[in-house]
Amino acid sequence: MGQAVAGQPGVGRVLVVIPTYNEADNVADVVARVRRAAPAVDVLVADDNSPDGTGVLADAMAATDGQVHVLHRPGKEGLGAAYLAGFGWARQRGYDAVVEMDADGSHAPEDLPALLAAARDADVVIGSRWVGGARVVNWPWRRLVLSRCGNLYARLALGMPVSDATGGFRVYRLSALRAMRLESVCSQGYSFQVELSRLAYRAGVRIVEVPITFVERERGASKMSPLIVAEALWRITTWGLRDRRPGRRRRGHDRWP
Ligand SMILES: Nc1nc2c(ncn2[C@@H]2O[C@H](COP(=O)(O)OP(=O)(O)O)[C@@H](O)[C@H]2O)c(=O)[nH]1
Ligand SMILES: [Mg+2]
Repeated sequence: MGQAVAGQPGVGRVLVVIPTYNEADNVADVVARVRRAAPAVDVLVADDNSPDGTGVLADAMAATDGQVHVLHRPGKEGLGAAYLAGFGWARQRGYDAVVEMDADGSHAPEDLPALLAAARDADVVIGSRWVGGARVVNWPWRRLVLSRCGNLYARLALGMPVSDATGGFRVYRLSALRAMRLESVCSQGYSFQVELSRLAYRAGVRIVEVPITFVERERGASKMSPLIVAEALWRITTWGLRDRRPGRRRRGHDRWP
């Protein structure tokens, strides 16, 4: 072949998937910061037909930068569905790793090089708010309590040695996603992150947590809702009970194209 392998040293071709719903005030800034912080990686904005025109803004960036792409989805289907579609897009195009990152600036693109460096020796890298060296800036106390309690519950119910199972700033090697058998994924909302943590843990892939600085969004509104919290609680409880019954076969439908 004699061709240099493009992309991130030790990781390969990387696609940062940024799910968006009404992030017109944030999307240009976050994409530009990713491109500056990690010039070798490509970006895919996975937009759920945001009424505020986020998808149009993303198209404008894609028109002038060949490393920026947009996946237009027909309507709001939740974070999990947007990520599965983005991961499928990456798989079809031969990427070696995908990154999950929020559009609202909470996940600092400047932390991305540290996550990618850790991915050289790992299959899954979790940018963690709850390990030594991490910082959480400007988060309301309600969100802090929710995150700490949610993570404690997830860790106890699922028996996983993961400090931030709900966090959404991560690197996954495509080989790990294949081993995790994403066809069983059923989460709609943010329980997607816990579900993937669990699948990674159960698949026995190498998981590493790296401290990040998480900053509350300054623009736009959070899409967090009581329904999303309820889904996470319900699903973690169900998985916890299921994991205690050995030998039960997993069933699911194929949502990973
Ligand atoms: N495509 C898509 N993105 C979503 C959806 N819900 C949330 N997001 C995106 O997921 C990321 C995290 O959402 P956010 O509202 O910031 O949640 P919070 O940080 O927990 O308050 C942001 O980039 C949102 O735009 C959805 O239904 N579809
Ligand atoms: Mg946010």
